[in-house]
Amino acid sequence: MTHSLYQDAIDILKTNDRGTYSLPTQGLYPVQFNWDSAFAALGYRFINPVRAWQEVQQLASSQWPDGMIPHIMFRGHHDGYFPGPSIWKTGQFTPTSGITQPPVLASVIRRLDDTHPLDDSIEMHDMLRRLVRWHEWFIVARQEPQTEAIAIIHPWESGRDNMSDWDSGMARVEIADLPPYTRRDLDHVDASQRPTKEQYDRYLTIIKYGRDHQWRQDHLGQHSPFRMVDPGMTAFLLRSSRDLLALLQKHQPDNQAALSTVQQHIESLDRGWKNLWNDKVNAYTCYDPVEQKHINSVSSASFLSCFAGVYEEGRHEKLMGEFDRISNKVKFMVPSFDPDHADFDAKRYWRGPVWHVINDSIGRGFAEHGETERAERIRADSEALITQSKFFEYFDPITGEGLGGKDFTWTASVYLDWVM
Ligand code: 9WN
Repeated sequence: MTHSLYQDAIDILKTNDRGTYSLPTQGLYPVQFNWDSAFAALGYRFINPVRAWQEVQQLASSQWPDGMIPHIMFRGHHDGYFPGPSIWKTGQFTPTSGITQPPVLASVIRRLDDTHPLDDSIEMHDMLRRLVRWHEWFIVARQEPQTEAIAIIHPWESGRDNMSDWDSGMARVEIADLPPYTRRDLDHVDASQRPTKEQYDRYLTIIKYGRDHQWRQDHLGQHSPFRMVDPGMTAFLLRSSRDLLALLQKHQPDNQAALSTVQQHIESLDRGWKNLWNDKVNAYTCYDPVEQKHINSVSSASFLSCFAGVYEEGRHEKLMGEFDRISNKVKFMVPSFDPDHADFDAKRYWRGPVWHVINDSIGRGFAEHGETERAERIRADSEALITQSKFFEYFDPITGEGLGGKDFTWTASVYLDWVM
């Protein structure tokens, strides 16, 4: 641990603090994001545990009447973010986007509860009720029946926006007649590190479809012009469900209804995760529900099986073989996409760069399952990236160059909470 990096991380969390919620970074993302906010709370524990709880409570308070906790909350001065509330038009009291993001919240709450439990049991009760409703929402609005795994209806839901795995699904989205628009992300980051114009046209077309269908989430789950089954979403929901079950057992051991609901979620998601196994590439991969076939490529999400709490003998060893093949190709693990694949791009967002939030989850999962050396490789590489390039949004896995936004909240949080 280097004292100045510790101090830098604390300073970043303070700079991106807006009182009761955090920004991922100033300029590029002037809004509260769902999974960024959950990770931010882990970092705020190092400054002020009360502030950490405020962060997650503010996030959970944005829950829609149908149970969804949205991907973006537009609070404060959010004018610099595109697309803003006038494009989403979700009609919520606090303006939000109309989709969700990876459900890491229950896992974060469990960790907060372990180290700094809430004094107020009514507040904890309210939090658990919201978490059960959100998880149930995923099962109703996003579980794909053939696989029992979780689908996304917009690449932004996955949190891994421009993955090559979404390309075939995105190609099916017929670009609508959109009014002219100005992207604000390119005011801050070089275009070569961001999604393309054509991808943005499709992102906005999918939003238009949701808007035209009044954001009726069960309809969107079945008919959105973009649908893909995502190992990332499935693994995060499965892990969060296990953590939620533990929280319920601790705080509400008599709440049979909630306990059995969450137990059922775990059982079906466990089957869902296993159904994503793809023999062609020896990994858990995306599945295309329209074409009814797996996508044959390995991404960082493939390695979330241990984090999701699934160990399948035989498959695990093959998956570790893939991990080792990739580790021999890059200097810094874990690239978001397979470096041997023709679509790999070391600098373009989720098509190659390393992201600390994914490293954190893969690394923790590996450590829990006795994959000590591989876990340490990920942790040490995550530290080396920050030592070399500081707290960027993502990093080139070959050169270690920092990319995207700088002074990034979740990179600082993950550093304090896991890397250092
Ligand atoms: C769109 C905030 C978010 C992250 C996502 C990341 C990126 C948004 C954007 O930034 O996505 O959701 O505008 O590019 O892909 O994971 O939550 O940090």
